[in-house]
Amino acid sequence: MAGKTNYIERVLETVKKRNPGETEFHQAVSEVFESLKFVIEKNPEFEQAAILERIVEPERQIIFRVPWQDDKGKIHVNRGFRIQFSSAIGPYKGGIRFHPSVYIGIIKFLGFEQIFKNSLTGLMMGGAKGGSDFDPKGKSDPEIMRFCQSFMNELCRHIGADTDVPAGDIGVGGREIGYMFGQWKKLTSLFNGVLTGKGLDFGGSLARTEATGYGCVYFCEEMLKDKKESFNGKTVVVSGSGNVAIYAHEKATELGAKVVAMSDSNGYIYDKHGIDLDTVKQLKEVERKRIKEYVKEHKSAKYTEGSFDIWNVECDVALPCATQNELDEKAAKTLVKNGCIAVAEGANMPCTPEAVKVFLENKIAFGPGKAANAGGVATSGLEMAQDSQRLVWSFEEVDKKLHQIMINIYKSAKEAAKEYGTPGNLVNGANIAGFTKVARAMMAQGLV
Ligand code: NDP
Ligand code: 2IT
Repeated sequence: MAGKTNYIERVLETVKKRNPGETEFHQAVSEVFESLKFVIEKNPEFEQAAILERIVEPERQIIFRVPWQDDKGKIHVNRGFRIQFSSAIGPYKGGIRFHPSVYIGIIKFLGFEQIFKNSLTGLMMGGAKGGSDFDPKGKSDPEIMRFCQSFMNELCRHIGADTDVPAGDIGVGGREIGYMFGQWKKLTSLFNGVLTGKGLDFGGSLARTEATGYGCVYFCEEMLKDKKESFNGKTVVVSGSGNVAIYAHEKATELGAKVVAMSDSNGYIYDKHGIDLDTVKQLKEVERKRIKEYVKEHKSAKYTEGSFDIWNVECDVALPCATQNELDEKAAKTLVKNGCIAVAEGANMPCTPEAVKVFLENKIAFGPGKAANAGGVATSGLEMAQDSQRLVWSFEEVDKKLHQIMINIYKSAKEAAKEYGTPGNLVNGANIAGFTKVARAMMAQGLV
């Protein structure tokens, strides 16, 4: 046992040394490795085949210059990334993030998580992530278009419907995917499923927009069922007010819950009568304004500056749907004290490791991001299937498949946790179930 633990520690040390300063990547690797001690112990062949050393090193990392011109004619240069982490179980697949905080450590953490998340969906997708330190806030549509075109000018050399299929993430939604797809087509003459999250008129899938938020709630519903509970009558806090947050709110509300708080990076809104989703959609999806504007229209709502204080709001269920490390140990303790019974991560790695520990110790049902938010990429997989078939499935058909995938993910994580001796720990379960499939595929394909 000690020897096996040493193997994990040794590889983790190498990761830290070889990737200095990439703190989010270190955090993601150490969280996954923490769960893998159970697997390495049972499967010594993984150490012999150096599976851990291989899986932490991306197959390919592309960093490129993205020059673009603003409306006044001034030239700007941003940095673009595409990290192709693993193609063991399918073409590289994962989103693109545009946010000023983006650097290689963020893209690597996201790409690493994506390997296991995509594996959990049961579909044929490898792991990748991309992005840029470009800040879309306050930019005009033509500026966004020129940036997306410049980004694609380089990205197009590295992607393809059967090699690497990007999609959206923070700061990249339908508008950006549309501009990138247009440029892809212009450059390659190919009309195919090279990007997912496309518009419904040109190869997009119904229910992809809703998928991550809906999927997160479907996953949480399964956790609640195991506690003989449901969303009906529950008070819910959803952080963020972007794509994932909006559709998590929509599905939770449909299942009878009341969402009382939402946020953006400046602050949060609270209304004990519930947050009106139509107003949030209008503000965020159409007008691209700040969440504080909400209280102008809804006098019973209160706006508080400082987004991370949202966790002080009392709730039964918490759905962190904004960004990494947005919920820390102190926030986790507050949630527990306030009687919260379930937390499902709509965002990637929103809870710090200390916060996760608090939830697990207090027997709060906890759904880790790579399981709970896998509905987005799963539905991207369904979009790829439709594009390949040149067919369009109905909303109900896609939603039904998504729902079943989320139930399956919950079952795999739960069963793996039990099989490896940590029943009820879905963090371990998801990491183990996601990893073992990829590791087996790597073993079968030889040293490549
Ligand atoms: P959006 O850009 O649509 O929304 C992001 C939301 O999070 C906004 O409300 C934004 O506020 C807030 N936010 C972003 N960065 C920060 C920050 N540093 N501090 C505080 N708040 C912040 O992105 P998505 O909804 O698509 O993504 C949200 C999360 O879900 C991310 O972690 C993403 O990786 C994850 N995810 C997304 C999937 C998808 O299909 N889109 C799939 C699976 C996971 P503001 O507008 O002020 O920046
Ligand atoms: O983090 C994620 O899973 C996403 N941003 C979605 C990726 C995708 O390819 O749909």
